[in-house]
Amino acid sequence: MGVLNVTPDSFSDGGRWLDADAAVAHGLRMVAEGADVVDVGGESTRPGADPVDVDEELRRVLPVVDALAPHVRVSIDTRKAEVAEAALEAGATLVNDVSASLAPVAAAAGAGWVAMHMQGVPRSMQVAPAYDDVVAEVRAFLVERASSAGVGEVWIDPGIGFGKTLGHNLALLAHLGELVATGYPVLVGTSRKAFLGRLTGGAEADDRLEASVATAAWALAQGAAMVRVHDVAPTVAAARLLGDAGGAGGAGGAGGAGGAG
Ligand code: HH2
Repeated sequence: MGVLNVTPDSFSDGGRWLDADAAVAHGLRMVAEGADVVDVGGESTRPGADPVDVDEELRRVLPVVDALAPHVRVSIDTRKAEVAEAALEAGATLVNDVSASLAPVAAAAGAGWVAMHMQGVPRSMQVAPAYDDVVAEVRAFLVERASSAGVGEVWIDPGIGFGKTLGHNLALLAHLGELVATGYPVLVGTSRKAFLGRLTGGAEADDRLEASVATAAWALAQGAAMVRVHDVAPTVAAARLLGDAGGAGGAGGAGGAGGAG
């Protein structure tokens, strides 16, 4: 899944694809590089981000969804029912839902749905994340949402960096197999995230490529069915290498929509 943020303020690619033509060209480039899905978002959910109003979010995403949908599976990354509905009408077929609350919208449209775990809201989620047992709590939350969704195609995502410390993120990655064991296809997004900067001595977002590819490969090897990434070409190369080596348990697996090749 290639990331396409049509925003001025996303943490790593903010402002680069605000112009619809530039966004569409970048989406098509990711398809040429091997992305199976392009994830279009019009509101940053980075820690501390300000919310965007519906009209502005629609203005950003709809032309891009419309132009890409004939070429690739498009997911809409939003927390708003109105935006998800309009994007599905414009050709998106997957709702990437960091709020894990839009199952009814996906169900009504016969679309797929990604339920992601987040503790709190983006504005304040990194202030003091706390869990007794992060893996068990995230797993229980996702299974409860997924099993009550009434949607045919449900993905679960631990929400790396969403109300989680470095230790929480690493525990979730180390125990990804427990999410895979639920039987729901697992999506994982580590790409360029802040915890990778901390693990690599303070690397800025643009300098987190190796860490992003390594953690994506790790997730696939643990059985994740899809990874959400900014750098599609090197991630596809790593996923193919794993597949050839027989190590990517989930790549090309459950859900029918995912698989990194
Ligand atoms: N991470 C981000 C946004 N959407 N969706 C899913 N399912 N999983 C994720 O881990 C995830 C997500 C945050 O990354 P990004 O889109 O690069 O930044 P921003 O929120 O600043 O636009």
